[in-house]
Amino acid sequence: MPTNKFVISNPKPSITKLPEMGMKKDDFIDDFKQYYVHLLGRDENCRSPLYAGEALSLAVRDRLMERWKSTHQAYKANSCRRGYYLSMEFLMGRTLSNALLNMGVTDTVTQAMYDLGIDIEELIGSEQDAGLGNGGLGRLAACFIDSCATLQLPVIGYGLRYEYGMFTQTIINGEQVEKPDHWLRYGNVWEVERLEYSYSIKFGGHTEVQTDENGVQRYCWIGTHDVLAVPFDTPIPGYQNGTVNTLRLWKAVATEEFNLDEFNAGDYAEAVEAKISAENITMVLYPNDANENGKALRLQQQYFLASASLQDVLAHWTSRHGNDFNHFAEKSCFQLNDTHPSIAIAELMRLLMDIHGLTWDKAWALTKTTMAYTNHTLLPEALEKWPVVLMQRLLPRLMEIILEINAHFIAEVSMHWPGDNERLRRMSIIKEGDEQQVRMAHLAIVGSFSVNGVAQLHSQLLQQGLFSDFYALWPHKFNNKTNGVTPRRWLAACNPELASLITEAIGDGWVTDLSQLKKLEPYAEDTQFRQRWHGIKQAAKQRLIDYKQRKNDTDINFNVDAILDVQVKRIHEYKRQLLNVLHVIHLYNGIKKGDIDSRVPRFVLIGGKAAPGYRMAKKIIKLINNVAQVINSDPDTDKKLAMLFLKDYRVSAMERLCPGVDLSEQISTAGKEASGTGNMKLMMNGAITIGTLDGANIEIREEVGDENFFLFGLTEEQIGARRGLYDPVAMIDQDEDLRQVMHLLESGCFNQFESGIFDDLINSIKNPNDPWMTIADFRSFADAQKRVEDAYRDKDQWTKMSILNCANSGKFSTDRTIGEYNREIWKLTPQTVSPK
Ligand code: 26Q
Repeated sequence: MPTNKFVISNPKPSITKLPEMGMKKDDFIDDFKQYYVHLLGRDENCRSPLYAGEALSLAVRDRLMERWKSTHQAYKANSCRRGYYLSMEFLMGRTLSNALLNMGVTDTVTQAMYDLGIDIEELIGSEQDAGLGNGGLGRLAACFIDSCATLQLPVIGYGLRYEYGMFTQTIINGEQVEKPDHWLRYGNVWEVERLEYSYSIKFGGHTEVQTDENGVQRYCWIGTHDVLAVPFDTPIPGYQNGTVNTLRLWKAVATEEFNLDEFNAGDYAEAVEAKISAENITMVLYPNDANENGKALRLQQQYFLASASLQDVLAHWTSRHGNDFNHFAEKSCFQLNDTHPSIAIAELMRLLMDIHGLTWDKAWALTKTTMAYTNHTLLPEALEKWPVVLMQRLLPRLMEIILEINAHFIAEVSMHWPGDNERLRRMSIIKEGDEQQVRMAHLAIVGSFSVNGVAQLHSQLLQQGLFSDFYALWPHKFNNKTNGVTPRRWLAACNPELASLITEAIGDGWVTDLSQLKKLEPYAEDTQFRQRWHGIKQAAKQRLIDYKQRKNDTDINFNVDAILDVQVKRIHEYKRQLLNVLHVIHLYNGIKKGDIDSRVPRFVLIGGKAAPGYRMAKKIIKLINNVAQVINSDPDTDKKLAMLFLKDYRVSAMERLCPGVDLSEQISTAGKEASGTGNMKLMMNGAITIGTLDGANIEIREEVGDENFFLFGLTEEQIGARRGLYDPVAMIDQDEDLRQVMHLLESGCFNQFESGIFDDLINSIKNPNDPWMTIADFRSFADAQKRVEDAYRDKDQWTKMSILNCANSGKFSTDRTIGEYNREIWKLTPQTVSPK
């Protein structure tokens, strides 16, 4: 009998039979101690919450394992249609508290730890964020898989296990300094490595046509450098329903520990180098949330994800059906999270034809009925393009297939619009020019049956603008799926005080049916309820500032009666943190002029990371810090105005922040923010939005009503009409307030010893070609902020608005979003899992 390290000869089925695990407090205490003492080797002298946190997480994870297996087996036994969510990013944040909530053991486990003299918050707080994403798109993927599990949909998330996640942001002298995020340094108890499901991924080499024994020609991709993809699985529990889905993240590992030829030739260093370059593929997350064009390593990451995930799906298929793919499309659906994994379209063609022997037509029919694509951006400069030359070098077989797909596509377009060469040029997957490029969005549209935007306005603009040619050709492909956020993490877990007040009033059905929050509406008229609501918001604000002071992040003497005004998101010109700063300077100027009685105290928080290579964004951070410094150290602002840059904004920071926020800043240039999801989290927690008619803001306002939303700014249409006629300098001239703000900025008031450092920022907003039209919206923004203050002064009125915002946030649950994806795109049948 040959030995195989992945096969045991004669195992008894009973090797996996275990007694059921207890769910009582003492069961958790016993298991906790076992792990803490026996596995981790700690004793009562160990003061680090890390090990206690790890021991507890292991005890909790144990209780997920049976259900994970049952879920897996149920899907298999039912041969159900499956969904695959392919994403380069899963911004998961922390796992422990979410697992406790979804398993329904938060109180039991809290009490268990209490009995051991441990404050569970310290353990929860000691967990590293899994920062495997940049921002909205990555967090959306994480919320989506939570909702899929809660809706009991058979969906697997496929992504990459980056060794280094999103960098840690530190601030030195007001500037962003990036530190590597080695999030796995202390281990990750939530993942399970499954070496036995590894696949080989090809790079480089060349292609040849070979004739097989049946005289059939096949393309061979040979002379490649192969890298092994090793899966690490994380359990994704649904909300108290027995379902545990899987997030499968791939790690790149060198195929052979060392290349023996080179090793024997004495070239030890070169052999090691090959290993390192293979393992570089999943070393680090690219920290830009817009396209950084043309980086070979990024393309390797994308292909690595696509190929490993598709091989995994096809291995599962052929294990049951051999090379019979007749029913493959009935049983599978792939959702591509932006164009990042869209090379999967060409890879599926390759695997079906070159490996499994299908014809072009059969393979293409399967591909374009199983792939669906979600777009997340309207900025044309952010659309991914890869140089043809680079693709030919790294992925020669895929480049051939893409050219073939394009040839077929061009033929179809020519039939539809004979002689319209201009349109052909616009629509081609290959962009001609000095350097030919592959337009990944075009590949994604051509190769999928569904193309969706992430908010109504965004989807509409895709159809009318960016993708209008494709819309004219295939209107049936286009649809909208307005984003959401999971109410488990973003209300139930992060704001337990508010959650229990809500549950006390309307029952707990809202946790899985957020539209039930509507039942809160009448409570907005109930004085006692309002008082309790207000009390909870105020206490949350106080906790937040206590936390900041404990962390030594600020010595600001914070007044809980001030408006807590928050803008947290990636730093981008289109998101217009600058507009926010202009307003803060305007308030400061008012205080200096003695205009105080008419204003309401305000504490402005701005947080977010800048892409390390995005100069302007980094300058914006510096400006925020400098302005904060001047304002906060001026005694005249005491108890009236303060500003703070929140360093290292991330998922767990938002969880801390959410409950206390009064005012949510959603102030992007209309038509630029595809959706936004921070806007939804804050609304759900009772913050009121000041915002433009952009992305999901429009739908938020529709839900909550104009009287509970502070609207300002030009519309997308007005922005469009203004281009070419925009004269910011004249606007500054005509507005006394703005003139004074610009004067303070330009006089060096905020860069006294750093002459000229903000010139490029100042020039950018004064430029008639400023695409973000910051100056154009200043007046309207400042007026809206005045309305905010007037509303805030009436505490009762404000609290009503806060309740109504929460009450009308039901639409923004990812349960609704995923329900729509499923009804209109995936068509999966929910699977009940019977706990064994
Ligand atoms: C591309 C190529 C090379 C390197 C990086 C990238 C890259 C990485 C991340 C490009 C874009 C992203 C992320 C984009 C993103 O987060 N978009 C946001 O998606 C949210 C969810 O749909 C929306 O709510 C936001 O409006 C949108 O900005």
